[in-house]
Amino acid sequence: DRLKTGPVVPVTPPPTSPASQHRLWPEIENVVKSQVNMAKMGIGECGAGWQLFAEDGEMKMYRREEEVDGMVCDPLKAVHVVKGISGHEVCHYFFNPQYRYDWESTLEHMTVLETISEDTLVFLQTHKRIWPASQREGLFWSHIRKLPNEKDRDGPDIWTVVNNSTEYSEHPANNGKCVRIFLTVCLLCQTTVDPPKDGTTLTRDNLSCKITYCSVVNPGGWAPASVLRAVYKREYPKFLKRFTAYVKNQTKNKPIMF
Ligand code: 18C
Repeated sequence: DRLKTGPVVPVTPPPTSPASQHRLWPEIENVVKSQVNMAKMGIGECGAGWQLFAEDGEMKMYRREEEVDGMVCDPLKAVHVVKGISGHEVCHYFFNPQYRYDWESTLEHMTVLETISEDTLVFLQTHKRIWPASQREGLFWSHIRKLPNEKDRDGPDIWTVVNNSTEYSEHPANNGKCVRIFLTVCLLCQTTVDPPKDGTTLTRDNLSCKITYCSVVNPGGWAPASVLRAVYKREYPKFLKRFTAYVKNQTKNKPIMF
């Protein structure tokens, strides 16, 4: 009978090619590994020249003054400890595009250019313009990953999101009103659980998350150094406080996502 009706049409479509086959994959692997290793280092292990520029409770932000071709590209390293949230939750809200407008206050517009896989996206973002500089945009891949907890094998996993600038021929840099920025960002989150002594069920009160946020942003074109440094001194603390408060608020009545 089958011979008469022709070939059997497969009901399941062929699998989409895995992320590991993508042209960006070798770079993603390398950058994620090196960024995670650097983020894991304490400020004392990161070399000289780090200055504390903002502090608020558990939050500490350090920068190193650096210029590349006369443009301010100061590396930033921030550490924070936030109670009541897990590292997976922090990374989930940082990575997923559906929440971005809720917490990213410098954002004007965001598009997902490509979904490489569930854990790897490519974003094109335009940011609010700061007078007297030109408006900025960024084109970057973003990857979320669970890492084994090497120090405590039974402890919660470590989570990370790494964002890194890339190029798309369909979206050439600097051909419109925006100047393209270059960024490398790593968010690394480690959950600590302090279980209740009396054996009662674990709640958010038993949870805290150590957050490390590292970034290097090259402004991509002329911007007055004094304005730029004043902007990031204001914007980075604002970002980390606003974003972590957002995650706390989003998760407070939800089951803990480890
Ligand atoms: O990591 C963060 N967000 C991620 C998801 O969006 C992602 C994006 C990073 C982009 C960071 C650079 C954005 C610069 C845009 C210009 C600033 C607009 C300010 C508007 C104020 C009204 O990884 C969190 C990012 C937190 C951003 C803090 C600001 C950092 C500023 C760095 C200077 C950049 C050069 C600006 C040139 C103009 C200066 C005069």
